[in-house]
Amino acid sequence: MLNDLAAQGRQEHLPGPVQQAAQTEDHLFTFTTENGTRLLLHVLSDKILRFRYLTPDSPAAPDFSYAVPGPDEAHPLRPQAPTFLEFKEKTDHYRITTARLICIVWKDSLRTRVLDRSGNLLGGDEKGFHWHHDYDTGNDIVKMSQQVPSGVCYYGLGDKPANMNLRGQRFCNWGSDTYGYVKGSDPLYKNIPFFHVLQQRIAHGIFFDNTFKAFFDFAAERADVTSFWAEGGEMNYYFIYGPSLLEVTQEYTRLTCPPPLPPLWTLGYHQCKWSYFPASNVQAIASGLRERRIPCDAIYLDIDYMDGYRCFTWHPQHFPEPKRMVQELAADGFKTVVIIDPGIKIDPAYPVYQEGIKNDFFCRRADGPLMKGSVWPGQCNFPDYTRPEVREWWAGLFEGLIKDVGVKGVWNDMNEPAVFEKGTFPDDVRFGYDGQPTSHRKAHNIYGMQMARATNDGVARFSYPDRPFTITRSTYAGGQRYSSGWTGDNIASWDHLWLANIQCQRLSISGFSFIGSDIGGFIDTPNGELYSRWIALGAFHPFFRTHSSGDHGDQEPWSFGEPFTSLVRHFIELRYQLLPYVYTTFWQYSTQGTPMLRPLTFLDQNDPETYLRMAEFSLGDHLLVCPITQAGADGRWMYLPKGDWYYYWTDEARAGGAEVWASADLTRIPLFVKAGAVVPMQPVMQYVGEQVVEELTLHVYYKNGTAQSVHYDDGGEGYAYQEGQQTTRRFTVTGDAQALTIRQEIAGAYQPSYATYRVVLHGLPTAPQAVLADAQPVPLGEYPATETTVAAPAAVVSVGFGEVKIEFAAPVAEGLAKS
Ligand code: MIG
Repeated sequence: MLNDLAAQGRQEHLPGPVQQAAQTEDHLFTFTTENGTRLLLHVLSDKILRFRYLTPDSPAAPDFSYAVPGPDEAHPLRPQAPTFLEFKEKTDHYRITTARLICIVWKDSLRTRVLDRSGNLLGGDEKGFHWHHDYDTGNDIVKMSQQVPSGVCYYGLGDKPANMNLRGQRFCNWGSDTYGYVKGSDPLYKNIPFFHVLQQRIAHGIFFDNTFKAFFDFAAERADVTSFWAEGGEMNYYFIYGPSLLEVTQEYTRLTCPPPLPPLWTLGYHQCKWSYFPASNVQAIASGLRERRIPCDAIYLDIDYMDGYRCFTWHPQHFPEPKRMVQELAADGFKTVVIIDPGIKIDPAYPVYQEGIKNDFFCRRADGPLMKGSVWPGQCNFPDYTRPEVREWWAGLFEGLIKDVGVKGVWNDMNEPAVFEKGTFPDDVRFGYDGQPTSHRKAHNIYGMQMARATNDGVARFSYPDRPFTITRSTYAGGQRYSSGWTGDNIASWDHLWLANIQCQRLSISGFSFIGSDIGGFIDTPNGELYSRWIALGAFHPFFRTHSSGDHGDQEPWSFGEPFTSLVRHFIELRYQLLPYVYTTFWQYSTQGTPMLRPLTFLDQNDPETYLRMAEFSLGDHLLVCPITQAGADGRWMYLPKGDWYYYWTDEARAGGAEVWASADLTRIPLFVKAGAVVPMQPVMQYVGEQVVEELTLHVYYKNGTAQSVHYDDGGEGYAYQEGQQTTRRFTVTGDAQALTIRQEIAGAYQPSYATYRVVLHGLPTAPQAVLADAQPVPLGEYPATETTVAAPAAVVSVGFGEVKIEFAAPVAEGLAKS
């Protein structure tokens, strides 16, 4: 008998039949079942439905999210209320219709189904919402299971080091310090419970906004069921309609809010090591870069700059005059970034510790003692970043580093949180959770995000009028608003170069675009070939940094001798030339939620050829990249999406919708430019702002037809861009057999330093005869060949041009022009 009762306590609960349904607020519908389960269905926009389920005996918890800014918080891209909304009761179901979606709620079970307005089934519940009570924690384990029609692909989910399509695999979100992870390791550092579903060429996304340990089973346990569940909290998910994958990411990113623009220098090259010390070594690395003419904007100080690993201190012998060092570095164009970990050393003589204790800012165990754990400084206490007053205190601690010493960015590590004893905090540790006190079970997955938030607030406050820069290892959905990130402790191997490519794409489509890997690998030492291939890939990642552990040898751009030093310089130079394009791509991310890196499937989801390929990706609108991930290769086969493309190095035209051979010795990375593109480039410089840009180069790629491009500029620093000091230049390229025209529309008040554009013409079907800028003839010149690229015709025009027209020598036959 007793056993039967215990078993009853563990039983699985289902909502049962709906008893009552009503529109309870403007865009909110409440369904209550016979056993008291409630579904709050919130129509956020025509494309976004939120499903929030409350179990019968769960008190209506306050509706709070760290991922989605609340009504009182700033959120420039908040979803727009539905333009159409209809609620109808039918015999066996309720039906909610928006301008884009139809949602059905079955009366017999509270199960739901979503269709588009043409009646295509997008998603449907299998068992739907159900739950178990967990005796050990007192929480309900909340579960959702959905049907899997054949052919469905899944993408997204943050930093998972797995094949791009997640189908057939199960994952967990529980941020973990995973030194030396490999393909298939799970979980890693970041917790982004958001994935895409591509079904019959139509995409939607699911964002399960629950911070407890969560699981995602993509048709792994049962081939026809995908389920996700969490060890507490609410079943609370958003259904996000595309119909394109790109739009799904955009909608999700806007919902959770993209970051503001970073300072331009952060998109340059960064040099990092665990650790560069003492100060003379930092200086030597910096001069090593400048002497060899290897561009670099930032240099990092890892944990050894501190005094006994005490945050916000300097090692008295190794860094006796930090301010002077940072100033000298700054005079040479280097921005100094320092690491700050969450562990605060238990040391009664240490002011940060004293303040934390005095104000009771550190996390406590359930029974009252302070949470004590070992990290680099020895025994530590840990700030509770989920309390606003603690975040405020933490932000204030950066005054010394940022304002007094002149540090320009902060690197948050170990914030899963990681401790040496058992990996992370015990589950009983208490957190304020912004007014809803809870345990580590609920706060774990947002600890890193809230630390980065407090850090970034501090950096922003004391950097003003400059923009802040923060980088974090752990984060949660929405953490992109506060920080950039890197993929953690990878290994110097070809497999990890492959993984870095997948992980950065995956994070980008998961709303977190400002991402890069430890180039060359953190653990072990690459050889020159692996390092230069990795640098070539990193040059196309939003965050571009070499980092490695000191136990494994040197990893500076020149550490592998020639020809590698020159190869590495060449790719870093290419990145600096591309900065106007990279910055524009960031602006698209920041203002529209557009992922900076886009996997092949995102470029053409109507082409099933793209579904299982994962190496090819685009950076921004026009550049298609595919890294070489093998030793001894002289190129690779890769898939070009439909359309016309040019090989960047040779200007050879290639038709997409096919596999092509991209010849790529060590001086090249497979890189194609879309026909019709206008790619803005600037001169090579050793760091952002080293030279005033007097002329910008517009690389224009011929297209038989019309294409659009944009170039955004605001000078790359400060906040004036938010008051209109920014300029967008939209280019429309139109080509036919007789001519190529480039029209420009300029909006915005920012006056750039450059007065002219050098327009470089690639892929013209025949020799140009004349160039007219706003109907005035302009001399035709040549853009010279380099060691890796070919010469092309060029003309210099004013940046204010309305139309540039290139007339071809002799009319070419139609057929040729189309090729
Ligand atoms: O326990 O600060 O991922 O980038 O160099 C290792 C030392 C702590 C882990 C980070 C790594 C960093 C290292 N940190």
